[in-house]
Amino acid sequence: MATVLHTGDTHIGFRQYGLEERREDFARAFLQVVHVALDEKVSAVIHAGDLFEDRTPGTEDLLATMQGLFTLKDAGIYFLGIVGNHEQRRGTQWIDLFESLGLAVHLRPQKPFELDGVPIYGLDFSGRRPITPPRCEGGVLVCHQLLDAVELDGELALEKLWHCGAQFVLLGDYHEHRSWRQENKLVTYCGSTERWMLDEKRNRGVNIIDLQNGRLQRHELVTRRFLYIPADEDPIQRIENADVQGAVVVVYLNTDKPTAAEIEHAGYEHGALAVRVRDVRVPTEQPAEPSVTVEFGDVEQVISEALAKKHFSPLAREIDQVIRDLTIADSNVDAEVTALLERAWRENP
Ligand SMILES: [Mn+2]
Repeated sequence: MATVLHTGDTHIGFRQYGLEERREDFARAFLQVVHVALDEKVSAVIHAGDLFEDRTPGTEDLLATMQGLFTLKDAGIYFLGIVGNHEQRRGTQWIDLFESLGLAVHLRPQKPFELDGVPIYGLDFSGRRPITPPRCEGGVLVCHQLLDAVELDGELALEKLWHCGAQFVLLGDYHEHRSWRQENKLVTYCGSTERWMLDEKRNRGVNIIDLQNGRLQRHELVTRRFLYIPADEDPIQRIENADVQGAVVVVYLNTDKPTAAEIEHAGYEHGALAVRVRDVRVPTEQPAEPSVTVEFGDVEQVISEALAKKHFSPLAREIDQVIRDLTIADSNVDAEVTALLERAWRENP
């Protein structure tokens, strides 16, 4: 029976720190994953969403992605995927385009893809509202959602996954590798393939899963080097003594000396690709001059109050709410607005 490579959160096209080198890193990580799939002789690469950083990847990134997909196809390895929140478009998705070219399969909840007799179901990102997984008897479910086991307000309850019938649930969205087992069922996040945020300190990798015996192996990737310098170390000394050539240097700081500018200077002087300085001090309550009040608390509230002063029709207000409601997935905005308009039309033809 089949062995699959489970990956996701590739974020191809992310020009991190405004650097072309970092954009290339994200595409390169995908091509590395493709080669891992070839080396491990898996039957399929299962992609759990966020292949792209956004819905409009550039041509260089599309080219790299398609080269990877052609390499898989030539090796007889399926590429099975779903849509993540980052790349989700209103209408035809990138994975649909690749599917129409014979390079990929867009996994669906109703009609599973059969891989060596194992049904594989997929559910595209479906917003941040609580969701119920589809029935996936004896198979694999692939989705891109936050579990309540990793975020308190995650929209998908881990408990529900034990009862959806799937033997394996392969997830994307959360960028760290995690896995849970119950009886002979496995739920796992593969993690991102390049560091998308500074917090993603652990080595990046992919899951290699044997669907016969449930064995999960991690395959670590070689990614851009990040050097983390904790607050209790002298950052300048560390930069001078370590090899920072081409690395992203991340400095946590709890003093005023050296300054961020001095640290950056030292880092770039020694060939760092990027230097990020994070002040980890908890801001102390200072009796500030109460001359200017700046509130960052609730931007939504401020917008709502400003809009309330405009003379919009109730319908326009409703449409505005749908568009700004973060619990409604972008791809559903069209449908929800259309429904509102149709209702208004029926009421006042
Ligand atoms: Mn992601």
